[in-house]
Amino acid sequence: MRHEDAVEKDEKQRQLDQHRVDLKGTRLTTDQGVLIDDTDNSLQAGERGPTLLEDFHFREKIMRFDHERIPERVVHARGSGAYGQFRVYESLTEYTVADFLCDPSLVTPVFVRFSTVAGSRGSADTVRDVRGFATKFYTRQGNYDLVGNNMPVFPIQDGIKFLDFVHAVKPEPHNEIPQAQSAHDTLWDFVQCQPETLHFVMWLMSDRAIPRSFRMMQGFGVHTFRLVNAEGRATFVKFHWTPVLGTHSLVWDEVLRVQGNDPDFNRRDLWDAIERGAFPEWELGLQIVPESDEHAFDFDLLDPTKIIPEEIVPVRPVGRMTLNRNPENFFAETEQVAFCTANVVPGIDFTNDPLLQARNFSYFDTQLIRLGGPNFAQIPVNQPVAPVHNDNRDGYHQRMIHQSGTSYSINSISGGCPMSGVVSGDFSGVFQHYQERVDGRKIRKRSPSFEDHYSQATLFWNSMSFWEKRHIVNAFLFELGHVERRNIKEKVVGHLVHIDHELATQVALGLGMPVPAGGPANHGKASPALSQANSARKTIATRKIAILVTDATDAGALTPVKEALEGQGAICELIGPHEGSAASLAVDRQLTATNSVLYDAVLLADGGLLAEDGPAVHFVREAFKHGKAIAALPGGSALLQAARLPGTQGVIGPDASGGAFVQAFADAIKVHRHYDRDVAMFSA
Ligand code: HDE
Repeated sequence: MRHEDAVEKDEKQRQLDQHRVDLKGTRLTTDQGVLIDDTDNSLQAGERGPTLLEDFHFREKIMRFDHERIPERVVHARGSGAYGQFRVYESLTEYTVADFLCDPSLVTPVFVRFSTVAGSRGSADTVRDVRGFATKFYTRQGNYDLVGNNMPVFPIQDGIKFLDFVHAVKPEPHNEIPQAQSAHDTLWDFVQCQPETLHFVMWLMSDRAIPRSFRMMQGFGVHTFRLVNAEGRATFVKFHWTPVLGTHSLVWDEVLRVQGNDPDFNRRDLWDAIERGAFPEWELGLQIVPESDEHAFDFDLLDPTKIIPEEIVPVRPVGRMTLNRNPENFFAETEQVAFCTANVVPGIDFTNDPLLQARNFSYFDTQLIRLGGPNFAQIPVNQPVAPVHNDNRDGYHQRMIHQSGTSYSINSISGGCPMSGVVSGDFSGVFQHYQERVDGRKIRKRSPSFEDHYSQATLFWNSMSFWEKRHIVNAFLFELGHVERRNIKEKVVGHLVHIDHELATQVALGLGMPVPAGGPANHGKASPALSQANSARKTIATRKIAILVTDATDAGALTPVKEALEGQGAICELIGPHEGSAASLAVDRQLTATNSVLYDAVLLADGGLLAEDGPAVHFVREAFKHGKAIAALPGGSALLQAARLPGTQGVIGPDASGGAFVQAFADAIKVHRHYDRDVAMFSA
């Protein structure tokens, strides 16, 4: 039984059920429903003769194959989705009329798609990139799409620059190299020409760009939006998703190896967690700013390259989202899902952020080419659970059979239907645009309040722990190390001087450039909420532990430890010298068919045999290099010694036993990664 069968179906599931096609026990037909006797041999004039044009089954099959592809998304092509549910903790009627935010008894179905941005559909999951975090709420008042990212800022301030940015980060036009990488000349040329990118670039060079799991990523709406209440009063709002498992990343060296070992690392992780019933969860949080405070900050709320530091406006947790169901068909659901920032419901409205305004046009437009016509909202995954009644008609792939003899408004023939949503002057449940006062000349000019490109980049740098700073410097060195033009690197370092002199110095030294002359003084402000060093949660739930075993493993010593770890929600996989069983234990993977980078921690239980085994020693040393918790039962002590680890942080030897051993190991895993191990080991 799949896990979702255990829970009561929500409205969206019941709607999707009507579109399910179950082939069990069926017989083969054409698309026209004609039964077919043979789909393996085309119709020929004689056994060795030419194929006949009248073979309609052959022609239909080939035609359908030729047309299987639709254009991949121009950005965010690589993605993975899941269904789930959202529930608000307490009513937010003070701020909004959106009923999914006002009624704590209401369970709102959702579909979420996570993605990378630059790579094509078949690219690896674990590249250095922003991750998309797009949520479609199927509310009773219509679909609301919160199309966010795992970073709270964007590289550009005005949507008219999006084409330029995307062309710069995508593979270069002459040779289509590199795939899904920002480490090349055109991206860094764009950065040096466009200093508004710099705050975003700091995030991109940080560990946020290489998440351990979609389940361990924050999400941000990025723009400032508006909530509007029943009195028509608006409040500015920023949306945050906070993962219940904490925000965690891979380490760069690990990323490079994961790509070869499992290009579907993040996709598989999400899928497996849901299949296992370990449903990923996020809290929705709001930063709420009264309209009267619009100009109270030293940045512009409409500027999407800025955050509101949480220390200035706290994030208020308002609800929880649980992803509990995998799609049944990747193409039908995850590929065809169509998000649009303009999909809002009563009580949620836009601001004049020029990036948001551009997006409201773009997403709508992109679906026309991607999904082949204007009826994409009728595709099951996109269909609202709220009823749809209007005079929109026809177009490619129309599936509705409208009964009315009219398709215009105002009419008298159909009794005026569909009529206005306002009944007897009652506007409840009706979308009303917020009546913002607008007054201005038509100009192509950026507001001076958008001019500061460095202060928040500095804030981000100042907020990082020592190991996060080290990772950022190394990321700059990797990226700029792949840039061929020296002048581009020099210009980038020139910008870094304005962020922080120490950062610029370290990057310059690594690139063999003179240490730059002192720039402006660092303002010294920090926002601790930005550091992932502060995000570890006290759990080992869903952490993957590799247990190295052999035929000499003491199963009696291992089993209670394994059961205790699984009891805390960890996932243990036994890795042995061969498939089948070892020491009466079932081996999940053969050692050479897996790699330490696919696990969060390692338990050595091999009985001494692996101490002579090169791949096993490499497995342990590599896990150490990547900061992972390592523990050895008495049988694993020889392997632990053979690994000659250059440090002891997060390494649990066989001296402890029983509950103390399990607890020490679990505590080491909860830390996520022991970044304070020998600095030299992290130099790549
Ligand atoms: Fe997007 N973006 N975007 N974007 N974006 C698309 O829409 C675009 C921006 C984001 O899983 C496209 O359906 C413009 C910010 C996500 O299906 C396209 C601008 C943020 C996804 C598009 C932006 C995002 C997209 C491509 C600047 C974070 C994946 C396919 C004005 C807040 C959604 C599609 C999914 C996808 C345009 C800026 C996030 C071309 C023009 C800012 C998560 O319409």
